[in-house]
Amino acid sequence: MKIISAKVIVTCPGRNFVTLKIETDEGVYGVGDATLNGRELAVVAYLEEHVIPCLIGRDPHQIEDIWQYLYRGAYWRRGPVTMTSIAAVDMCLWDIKGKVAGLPVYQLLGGKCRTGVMVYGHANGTSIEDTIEVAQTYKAMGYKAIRLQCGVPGLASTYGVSKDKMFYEPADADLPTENIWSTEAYLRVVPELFKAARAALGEEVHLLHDVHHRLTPIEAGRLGKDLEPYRPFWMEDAVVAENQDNFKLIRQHTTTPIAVGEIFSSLWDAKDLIQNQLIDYIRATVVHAGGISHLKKLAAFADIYNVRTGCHGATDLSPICMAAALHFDVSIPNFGLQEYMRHTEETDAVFPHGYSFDDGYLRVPEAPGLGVDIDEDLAAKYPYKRAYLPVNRLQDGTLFNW
Ligand code: CS2
Ligand code: MG
Repeated sequence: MKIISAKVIVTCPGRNFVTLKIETDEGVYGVGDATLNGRELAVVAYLEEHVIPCLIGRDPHQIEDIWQYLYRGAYWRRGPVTMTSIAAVDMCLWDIKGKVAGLPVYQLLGGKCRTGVMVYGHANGTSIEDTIEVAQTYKAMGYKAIRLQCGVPGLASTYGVSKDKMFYEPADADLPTENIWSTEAYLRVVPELFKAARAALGEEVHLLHDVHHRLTPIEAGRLGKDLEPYRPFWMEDAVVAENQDNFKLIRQHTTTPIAVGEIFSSLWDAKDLIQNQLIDYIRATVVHAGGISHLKKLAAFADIYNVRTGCHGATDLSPICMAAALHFDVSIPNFGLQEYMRHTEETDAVFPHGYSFDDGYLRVPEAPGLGVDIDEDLAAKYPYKRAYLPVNRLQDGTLFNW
């Protein structure tokens, strides 16, 4: 079998998605998500100019060799653009291999370790009361895990609080929106949110929170300690993670479980955090961390240190990534939790898929391959529309972390 062509499809059914489609001489094709929110066209150029020419003529069954060729052969290793591009190729090749074998990809990864993939939904609101009301809705829908994000009094906007109750799209403008932030005001609200949420939702439901890179290590230690009485499932992205030593200080002050890694693009970003057990959940995901092949290696390394997975699953990762993530999630021993921000009906129509939600779990597609596709004719109706993620400033104007 030979790869005879590949193309990159950019579509914008409410938000931009980038898809790689690899076609073979036997009529079997594979699809891969290549979406990097706010930097989509950088990945398009990397794939079209620097990856696709090297794929033509290769045997698509040689997934690992092609992965190594694109990783080592790039010379300029790692980084979000490179690893998202490699991830897209990897997803395509697993899709092709499954279709040829007549098996869902999870069967090629060792079969199921669990019947379903526990997911968490996003409850958000401008006030604590609003957030809890939405959380009650998610609990009634059967979710066993719910992320809580609420507005901060005095701030016009807060990460994770959307205008639309069900769908949160942070890439909201043709040039970056400027948000204003106050850590002090934020640190006063979150413990109150969790106290009220536990009182309203009970002890069983898993409650999570995403700090979104905004605290110093000692502030994160304080927040983690303040949240301990309400037993959060995890506190995510508490601090920026370039300096992995940051997490030692957090660990000294709190037993609140720590999750990090949605912006990581390889195992190397997480190695020290995992081997020093500074985190409890690794959030790296299929589309940004080199695909199923690399994420399997990362999960196996994490398993040695009792670190579980918690893959990123925001709406800016396409249903192709979600399907690939479910095959990964269901097949590893140290699965923790899968993020599931539902896509809109428009997006699901462009990307028909075989996964389904019931009783707090996503069920992995059973069709051969990844169990997801792209409707190219429908995709063509939604042209690319440049959109940036916001930037964040402190109240004195200092440029801060968004
Ligand atoms: C967030 C994301 O889902 C999450 O945990 O951190 O929504 C993140 O803000 C977006 O993926 C950025 O594009
Ligand atoms: Mg996050």
